[in-house]
Amino acid sequence: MTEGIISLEQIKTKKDNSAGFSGCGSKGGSGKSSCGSSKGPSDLAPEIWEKIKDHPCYSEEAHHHFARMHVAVAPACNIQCNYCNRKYDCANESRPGVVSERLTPEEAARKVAIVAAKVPQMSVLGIAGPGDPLANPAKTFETFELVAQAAPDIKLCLSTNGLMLPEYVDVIKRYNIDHVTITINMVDPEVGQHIYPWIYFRNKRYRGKEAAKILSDRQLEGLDRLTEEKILCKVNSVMIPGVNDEHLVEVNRVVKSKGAFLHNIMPLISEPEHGTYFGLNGQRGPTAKELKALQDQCAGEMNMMRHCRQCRADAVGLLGEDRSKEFSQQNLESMSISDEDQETRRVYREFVEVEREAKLKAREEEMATVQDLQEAAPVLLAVATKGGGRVNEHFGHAKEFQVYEASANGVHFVGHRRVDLYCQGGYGEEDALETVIKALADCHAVFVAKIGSCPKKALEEAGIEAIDAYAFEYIDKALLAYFKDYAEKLQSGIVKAGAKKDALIRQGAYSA
Ligand code: CLF
Ligand code: SF4
Repeated sequence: MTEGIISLEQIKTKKDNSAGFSGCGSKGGSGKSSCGSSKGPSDLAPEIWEKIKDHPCYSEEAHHHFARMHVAVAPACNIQCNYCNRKYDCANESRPGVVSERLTPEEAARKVAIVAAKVPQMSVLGIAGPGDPLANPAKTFETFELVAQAAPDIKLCLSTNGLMLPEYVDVIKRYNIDHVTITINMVDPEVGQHIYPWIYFRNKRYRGKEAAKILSDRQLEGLDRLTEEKILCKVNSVMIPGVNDEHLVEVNRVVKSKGAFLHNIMPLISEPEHGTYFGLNGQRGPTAKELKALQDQCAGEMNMMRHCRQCRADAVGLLGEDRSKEFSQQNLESMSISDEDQETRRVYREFVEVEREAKLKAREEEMATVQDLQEAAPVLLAVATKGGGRVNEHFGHAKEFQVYEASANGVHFVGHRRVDLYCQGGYGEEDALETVIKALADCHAVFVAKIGSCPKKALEEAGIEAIDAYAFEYIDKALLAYFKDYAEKLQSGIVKAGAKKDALIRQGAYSA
């Protein structure tokens, strides 16, 4: 069994022996996505599946395999959100931390070409700030044009506050930008006035309810126009307890009725040290249970995204990792691109299709074993993974854990929990262990590739079973096997169901 991560060297070897990949006859991608959209090719129009199957944000399943990168070419913004401080990344699409380097379109295009050459998982370029891309239209669209020339197989993605969106729908279509995110936090100016102190629109500054009404009208008009043009639209909403948390149910209803493909409800980030209005005024973010309850309430027919990492505006890599430092302008100077690189990405995509087939088969086999356990309540289970859809990270090396709900109906992604790194230069860090226990307090068990006896004991004392028996196994298969075992023990009275605590959603950057 492999770890599910393929290296550049392995891909190059496999290219010379392509028989290793020829077993997969699927061209449109036959892995069932359990998405932001939980739908796969059998229940999506083929052209939609083709658009999302390697987009790590639009498909939860794809985020195990594919990477995105952002280029920070858009510094200016035309509105003020109370959760944003201009010294930091756009909080709509990033976790706090200044953008390390702002780029010209030419620098950005060169960076994308090099990252795409060095990271075979790379499939999407997004422009998401650090301001608003459509408040910087010349730089944004020039970058997209140069990237389309340099790496035509890379998908183009744009994230905006929506104020200028109606003006640019035709341009977005012309540039083949298939995926657009609009951050919509309200559809009622009464609510909006508490989120947006001002907007700057057509050479005039507006405040209060008037500002919120213009912004909301423009966002919804932009959404209408995008869906008319069949451009896949995701709506991001920041959940701000006591401000728009209850109202987001209405936002969900409206954006769903207007044809948004995906709704991503994210927790407010409001650490005081970020210097935002909300942070300085003690506005808290939601707990894990509050966030999940709202996402569940909005789910219905709508595809919900739950795997968002609130990335930096210059993020590079799989969603749970950040390789932006590796590709600094200084490091890029000594990097070059070979003719083979596009071929390398193609071979990697074939490898993913084979993995998807195998993963799907393993899940179906395991699902058959839990069908009779409908009475058993779902359980939350955490996983340490470094990609590929497998349990393949050591406990001490995990910077985040992925949390899933397992039941007789399958395994569904719930969210990720950032933690401090436990293993610090060969030693276990007790303080870090505390953060892990708080982050996983709602979970029955944590699945890891390996774990030492000390952290294992501490976790178990906190009521979280640490399991390394499924090292390198597919996540779905491993969690279903656990659920089956657990539900049977419950039925026979060997274990008793106990209420779990709420978990803390950790904000801000990793500490290591
Ligand atoms: Fe970037 Fe956004 Fe495109 Fe993804 S991110 S522009 S849709 S390529 Fe993704 Fe990052 Fe969440 Fe955004 S995880 S913050 S949803
Ligand atoms: Fe900040 Fe983005 Fe809001 Fe502009 S749209 S204020 S950059 S969060």
